Amino acid sequence: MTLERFISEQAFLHPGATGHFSGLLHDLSLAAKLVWREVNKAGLVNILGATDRMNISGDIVRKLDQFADETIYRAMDHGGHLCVMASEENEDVLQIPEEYPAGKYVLLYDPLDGSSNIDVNVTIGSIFSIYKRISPSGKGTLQDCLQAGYKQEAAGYMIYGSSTMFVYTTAHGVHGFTLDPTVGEFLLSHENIRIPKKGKIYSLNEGNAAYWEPGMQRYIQYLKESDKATDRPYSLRYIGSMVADVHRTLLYGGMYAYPGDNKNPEGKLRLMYECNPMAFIVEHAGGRAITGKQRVLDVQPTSLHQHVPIILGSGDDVDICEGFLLGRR
Ligand code: AFP
Repeated sequence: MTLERFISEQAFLHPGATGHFSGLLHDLSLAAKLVWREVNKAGLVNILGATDRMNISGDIVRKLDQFADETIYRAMDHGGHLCVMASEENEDVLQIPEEYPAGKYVLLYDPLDGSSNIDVNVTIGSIFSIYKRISPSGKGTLQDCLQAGYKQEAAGYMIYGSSTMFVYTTAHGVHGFTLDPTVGEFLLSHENIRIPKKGKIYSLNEGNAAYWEPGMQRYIQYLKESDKATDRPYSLRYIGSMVADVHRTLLYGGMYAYPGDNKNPEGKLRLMYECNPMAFIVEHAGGRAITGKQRVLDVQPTSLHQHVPIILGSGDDVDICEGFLLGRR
């Protein structure tokens, strides 16, 4: 089952479908292949290394980030499916060029997540989030982009690792497709992914432990204690590419977090480009995603590049973490 066929067959389940949503997903899968092709030859061509430009969050923009950013924009700008886009690499919304028709969907994307890992050959990925527009017609607006995560129509990621995968949900199960490079097609390899109810892995940058709030410190200490009944101690795995860490958490269970701390109360990760899409995927796989105070998907965004703390993963693990953060344990 190819991704193309899967998308077409899903469309038949929605009798009123106009084909725009399927078209959008088709275009995204093409963008994924174009980025994959470039990521794969990163060591061969002179595309590695940093440019001298900083993005809005203050990270150095790598050349491959720029390539991925432009490639996704250009793959998506002319299909007539979108009215506006926003990317983690750009301060303002990205308008659809005048010569192309405006559609009814909105795309937000992180073109290359984990890009500080590019030079050392570590798994990276792209993340996307799709909404329906709220403005009536014409050009899309900032307000079309600033919708709460629970309103997403679809979300997904491409992971460029030992194999390349396209994982997405339209709120009807989470499905994973692995790229067969010999035929250039994504093939259904992980149908209806369900996150284990409880895992045995915790994943976060423990180097920040001194800055965490006491609840988080006590929770991680709890995970390291020995207790047969609750299968502790847990193992620590942290790649530092959200896509890779969340992908593992989705398949093996456990918890992944980038909490707030007293240096960065809102954490490091971006609500619109990283947290919302991943929270949508994890919830549709049966897990949970919270900020510590509320469900990530319920956060009302106020700006395109805002940060938010996140704890996501297996329901039982997130429940326990939440108990520590709220002082119940
Ligand atoms: P880069 O894209 O700059 O590498 O950032 C990656 C990221 O946004 C996310 O993918 C990681 O989970 C997180 O940052 C890693 O941050 P730390 O280096 O602070 O652990």
